[in-house]
Amino acid sequence: MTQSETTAAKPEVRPSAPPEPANLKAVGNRPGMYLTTPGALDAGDAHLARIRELGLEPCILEIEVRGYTVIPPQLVAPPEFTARVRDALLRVAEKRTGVKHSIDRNGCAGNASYLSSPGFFGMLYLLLEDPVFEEWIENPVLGTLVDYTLKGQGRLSSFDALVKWKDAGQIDSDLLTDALHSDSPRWPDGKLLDGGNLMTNSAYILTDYSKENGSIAMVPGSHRLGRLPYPGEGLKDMVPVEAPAGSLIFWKGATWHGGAYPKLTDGLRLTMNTTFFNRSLKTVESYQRAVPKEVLDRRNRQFALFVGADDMSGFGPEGPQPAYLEPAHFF
Ligand SMILES: O=C(O)CCC(=O)C(=O)O
Ligand SMILES: [Fe+2]
Repeated sequence: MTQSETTAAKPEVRPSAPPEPANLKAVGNRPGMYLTTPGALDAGDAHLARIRELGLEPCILEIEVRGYTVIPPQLVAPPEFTARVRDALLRVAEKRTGVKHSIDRNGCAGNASYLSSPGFFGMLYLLLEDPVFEEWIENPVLGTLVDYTLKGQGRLSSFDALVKWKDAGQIDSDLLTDALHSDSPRWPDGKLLDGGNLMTNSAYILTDYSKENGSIAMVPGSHRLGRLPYPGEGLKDMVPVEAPAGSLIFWKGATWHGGAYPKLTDGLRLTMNTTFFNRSLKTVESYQRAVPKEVLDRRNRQFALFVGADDMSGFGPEGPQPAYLEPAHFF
């Protein structure tokens, strides 16, 4: 159950607005000076309870101090779930490339239309490709970390997979070591919107990550800068994220990272990425109107909120369409 579920599911137990100070004249009482949203301040305790229940306190600490964390497989999902995601991604890889893929063999971009470079291709827009991807959007650990980092305002922005394998062109590529970046929306001068705090990213890894296996690189502490790196900046401070298959790597929008290590071993590196934006931002992929009602009907409230099913903005001349909202999804 999400934090917002806890508050919205039982409106009758929501605390009312905090009492106003007795002497309003002394402290001033101009409109907008006080936080009056009912329930807004109880979010802290509700978040904390959920974080503790899932054993995520060390992860929150790492997110704050280093800008990223690795959640071990046993906290994320059972091994069978990891296997189902892996199988589904291999099915999509075959569909998108026209080539049968297997974890133990090197890949082939074939007809893949997006992000194809030596030893690498990406697969976009996965949410509706298989019910196991829908299930991922209901994952409590993912939901808790997104709610924490985006203050309960997260919306699924993209749902992609990355397929990487050993290739001489990749090993020789300068581009890989130059690939450190932040995923956050930014201003033209390279400063990140709200210091990068309006988005967050996650990688559910389906194969073991090590430097030799071409893992992702992170620059610990870089999230504090709130800007993009200058060319070459961060390269000497980056570290490989080494973790077993089934782990979840979760990072702040501001954190510098990149696919900086070439894959030196045979077989695939397979990764499923879900990024989340503050709900007021335009998302990278567009799920708000794309998720069919029958999908919403079989999914929970966390899923509905993450795909923006409650968001009526962006309507046409017909006006807001509250029919899109089934109360069952929200309470
Ligand atoms: O996994 C990688 O190698 C880098 C991917 C990346 O930059 C991202 O997922 O935002
Ligand atoms: Fe990235």
